[in-house]
Amino acid sequence: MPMFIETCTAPTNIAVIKYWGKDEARGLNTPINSSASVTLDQDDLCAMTSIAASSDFVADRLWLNGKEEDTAGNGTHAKRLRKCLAEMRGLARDRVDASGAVVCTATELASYKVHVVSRNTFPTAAGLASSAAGYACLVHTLAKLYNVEEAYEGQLSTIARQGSGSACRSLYGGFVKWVKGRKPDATDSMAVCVADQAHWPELRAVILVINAGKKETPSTEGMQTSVETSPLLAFRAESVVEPRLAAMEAAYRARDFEAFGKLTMQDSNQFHATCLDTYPPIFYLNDVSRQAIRLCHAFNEHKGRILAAYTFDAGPNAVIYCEAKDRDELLAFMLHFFPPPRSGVESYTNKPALLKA
Ligand code: 2P0
Repeated sequence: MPMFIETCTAPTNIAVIKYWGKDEARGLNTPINSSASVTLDQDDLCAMTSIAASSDFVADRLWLNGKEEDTAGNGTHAKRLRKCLAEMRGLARDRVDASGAVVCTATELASYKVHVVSRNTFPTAAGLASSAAGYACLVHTLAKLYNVEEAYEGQLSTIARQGSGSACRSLYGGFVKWVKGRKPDATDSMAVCVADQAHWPELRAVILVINAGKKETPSTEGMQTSVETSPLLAFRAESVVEPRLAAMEAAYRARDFEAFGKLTMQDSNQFHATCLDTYPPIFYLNDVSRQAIRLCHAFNEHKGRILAAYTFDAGPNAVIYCEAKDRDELLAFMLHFFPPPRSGVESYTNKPALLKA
């Protein structure tokens, strides 16, 4: 019986204006505020997914980093996977060969069960946006498998969003905004590419892997508690994010690193302040993370201007943005204080290892 297989990769993205909190009233995994990120387009910071569809398969199955995951139960990721699959099957079109002849009809294709094999090239669930790359890759690969064409720009990102919010931003390169949208059906809560990666090719990200382990509080659960308990988060969503996003977009367009860097650090700090303001509080940063923050400020003070900008997601690992011209000096500075491990990252849990620059 016929089998169709597609394999794709998708990059991770690191937010510079953070998403934290869902708008439960609208549902469909929409956020309480818009956000923006930079896509880290590197082979060793991505998800790679192969999907096979066959009439011989009896169930949809998923293997994540070599381990089979539940797809049928009521777990968050099982439900999200089914949601993305259902949406993509709904958009399936006939598969055609090079001459345009139909090799499998859309109806047949959509009726086949799939086997999904996905792998991340970086620590999973350690606050390095692994679910972002994973769901973006799932949707992108399904789009190939089902020969999907977007009915409107950004449509696929609205499906990736339902897998994981931040995943919608990984479907584009460069500087990407996730517009929270207003429509009740959430079809406008999508990613928009503000400037592609060719716009600022000198931008670099240095990553300090401080702890490659799984985080204590998963993002979905953490942000729910924050929405319920943090007045600071409500204030941030209502009054801080929109003007900050506009300033960030302008800084990125102008390739103004000082403005971009300052806003990036301020937004990371405010996000972690909302975690502390959550009750009971959520601690994603640890002492080593805070040391990295101090070092980054010390580096900038020493240089007399902002040349390095840290940001932390829902985990202790630092992503430090800089420009290519400053990378070696920044790396030398960081390596002086955080010497790299001789082998492996895991053995240096809680001591940073430079994963990628
Ligand atoms: C972000 N984070 O904007 C923020 C900053 C973490 C801190 O998006 O529940 O995995 O799957 O929509 O996207 C992490 O949350 O959450 C996240 P779900 P997601 O990148």
